[in-house]
Amino acid sequence: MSTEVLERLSKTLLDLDMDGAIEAARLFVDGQAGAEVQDAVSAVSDGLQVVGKRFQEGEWFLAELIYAGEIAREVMSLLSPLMEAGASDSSGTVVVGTVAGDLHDLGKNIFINYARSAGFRVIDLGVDVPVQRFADAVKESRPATLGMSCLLTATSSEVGKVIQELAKRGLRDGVKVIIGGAALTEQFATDVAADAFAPDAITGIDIIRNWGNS
Ligand code: B1M
Repeated sequence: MSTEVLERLSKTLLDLDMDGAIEAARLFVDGQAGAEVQDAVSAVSDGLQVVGKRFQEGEWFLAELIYAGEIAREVMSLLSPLMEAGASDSSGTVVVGTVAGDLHDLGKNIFINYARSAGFRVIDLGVDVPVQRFADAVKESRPATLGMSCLLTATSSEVGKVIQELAKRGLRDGVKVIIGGAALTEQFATDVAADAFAPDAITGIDIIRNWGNS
């Protein structure tokens, strides 16, 4: 059953079949999928990679990109409670947002769900978050970690601006900065003096968990 359900999740996403995708996701909620929720998240992420490729190559247009995003959002909202099971408040606070000009939030939300399930208290600033809002949140909440997500090359400069603003306000030394998203790389993290780049949400959680232990 497990491989079949995972294939169904990717296929229904790529067929733009909202009802089919929701039906497949419900199997996880009902405990009938025979696969881990992490595998379901990966199946949706892999499907979205193909969506992005189709869009990039002109095979699909904005309407399809938007609808595939809506299907993924519905599926993720069904899977979220499963990722959050076991959350507690013991690991510290993480402030997270998608940078200004960028509305992509699926990857950010996956990171948040896993962070909560790992016991972190998460303050979600949402999408299109201006530099000052990030800095204000760090000042107000004094989190151990600030996370930024960025999927657009055009908005990647916002990441460095936030880090500079933290330094300007004397907040940089008190917070670790982790960044992720398709527009960013390890090298980019080094260039803007972030503490870490995470290629995926699970790696990101491992990194911030290790920071908590150091
Ligand atoms: Co857009 N989009 N999009 N899009 N979109 C991309 C990013 C793109 C690569 C598609 C393409 O052309 N191949 C391209 C960007 C090109 C570039 O800049 N290099 C693009 C474009 C161009 C655009 C628009 C400009 C299109 C237009 O209007 N002409 C527009 C921009 C709007 C805006 O933001 N201002 C746009 C709009 C949209 C939708 C709204 C329709 C929709 C988003 C829906 C939503 O998020 N609610 C959408 C989608 C769905 C995509 C693709 C297909 C999928 C993105 C996604 O959700 N992936 C995407 C193609 C791609 O990425 N290959 C694309 C799944 C998600 C789980 O992955 O977010 O990478 P990701 O997260 C991963 C890791 O990166 C990591 O963990 C996650 C998995 O474990 N991670 C973190 C992410 N953040 C992290 C933070 C961390 C740690 C890890 O710590 C804090």
